[in-house]
Amino acid sequence: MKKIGLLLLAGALTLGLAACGGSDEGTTPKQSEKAAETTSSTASDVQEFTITASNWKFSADKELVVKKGTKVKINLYNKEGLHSISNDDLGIKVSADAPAEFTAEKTGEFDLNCNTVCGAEKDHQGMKISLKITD
Ligand SMILES: [Cu+2]
Repeated sequence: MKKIGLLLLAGALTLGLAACGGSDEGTTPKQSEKAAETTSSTASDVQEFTITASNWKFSADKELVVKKGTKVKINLYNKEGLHSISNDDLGIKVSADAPAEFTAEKTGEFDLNCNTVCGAEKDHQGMKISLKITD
């Protein structure tokens, strides 16, 4: 009796696997949406933010939300300690004497992390502030 149950189970599993194997398409979403050529933004479109760093957190002078296609400038002010900012997805680095200017081309929420080892690992790695780029 038990054996028959197992056989049935095995059969069901095999069918299940076969069914899964058949539908292979669409499982790899392509990120090939090429950033539509940055066309018509003028200097006045630049949105500027200043992020203030202290031990051990960042705060911004206003909500870090921009629309895709916007030119963004990020300044950093080290109020306490020595910190910098980076995000690899956006390809930006900001330090106190070198603001970052870039065009927001990807949408999503991006963590701007501290890029200067500024204390104990947990403090340093906990330093982040989120930049949101909307469609
Ligand atoms: Cu830091």
